[in-house]
Amino acid sequence: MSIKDKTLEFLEKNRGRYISGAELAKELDVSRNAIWKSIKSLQSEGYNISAVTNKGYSLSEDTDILSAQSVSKYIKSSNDFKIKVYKTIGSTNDKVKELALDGKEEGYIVISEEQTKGKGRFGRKFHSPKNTGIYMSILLRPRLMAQDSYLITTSAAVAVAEAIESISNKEAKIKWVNDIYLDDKKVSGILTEAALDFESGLIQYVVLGIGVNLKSPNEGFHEDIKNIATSVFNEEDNLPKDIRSLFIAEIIENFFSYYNSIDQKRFIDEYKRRSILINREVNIESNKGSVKAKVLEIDDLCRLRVQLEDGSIKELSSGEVSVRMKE
Ligand code: BT5
Repeated sequence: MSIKDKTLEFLEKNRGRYISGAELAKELDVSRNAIWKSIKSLQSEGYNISAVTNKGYSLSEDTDILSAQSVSKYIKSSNDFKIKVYKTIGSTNDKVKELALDGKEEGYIVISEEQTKGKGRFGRKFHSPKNTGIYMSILLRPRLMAQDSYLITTSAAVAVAEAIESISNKEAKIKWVNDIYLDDKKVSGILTEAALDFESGLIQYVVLGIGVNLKSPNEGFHEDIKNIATSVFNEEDNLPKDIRSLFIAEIIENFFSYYNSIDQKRFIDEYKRRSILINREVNIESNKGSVKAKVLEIDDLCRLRVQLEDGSIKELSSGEVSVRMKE
């Protein structure tokens, strides 16, 4: 880690508190001049750091810049994450896929303030405007068979729903298989992309992508989604400035607490309990067209059990179909 990164880490952990140049220099084992240079460089990047004679340096409480340090300071578990934050990117999933192909280990996390090519499932688009949402992808190398990959998406859905609920106090529901809803509107989507080793049937790597609308964009949601999308917070909500960092850390901690013992499937009951689709009439869409059905339940393999109009019962796996709710 560079001196600048270490300085930022220290200031982030002590937001709002003055720390003398001497203390910082001692803490980081570098010269006071090196600290001063780091501070200047951080200030030029937009960090609001005040420097007061005889008091030292302080990072203002209202700093709203997302960084690896701003997120890490909220992570309490011992997992060794490697977080990289971009101002803008095509898709965080694509970036993490590159890291995976480069042989990087589990625990790399890419976050961006906006995405210009945010992706959903089946080539759909995920709108990812600047500064209003969370767009992040995690590199995983689970020891799972291909057919168990649904565990990643479903545990992540519970992790995100729980993070939304604990931070906003609003009841978050899950729409099978990968969407989180608040008040019947979509607030978050998850895109899990996996590569398989065909000989062993094991997963080589998984890219877990999570997008959450934290606030509504000033200009409102894009025309395409304005009737179906919502955000976790409203304009009136009084939020801490670094809510994104806090929220990202909460998602990471929740997810890894499930992932670290994924074979125990501790999240399945919660996944079912939060499901928004049970007893609802839906349209099931696949490359064969669209059919009407009523949702009966979600089974222990997270398949959707539905009854078609002709009375027949089917179990649907997430890879093949998408489900559209009726009003
Ligand atoms: C998803 O797909 O919802 C998965 C979204 C995953 C996004 C994350 S962000 C970080 C990472 N990097 C990426 O490039 N992707 C991941 P799906 O269930 O197929 O839903 C897509 C549909 O959701 C679209 O066709 C729209 O109808 C709707 N939609 C698009 N953007 C939205 C938004 N911001 N909020 C709510 N709904 C949206």
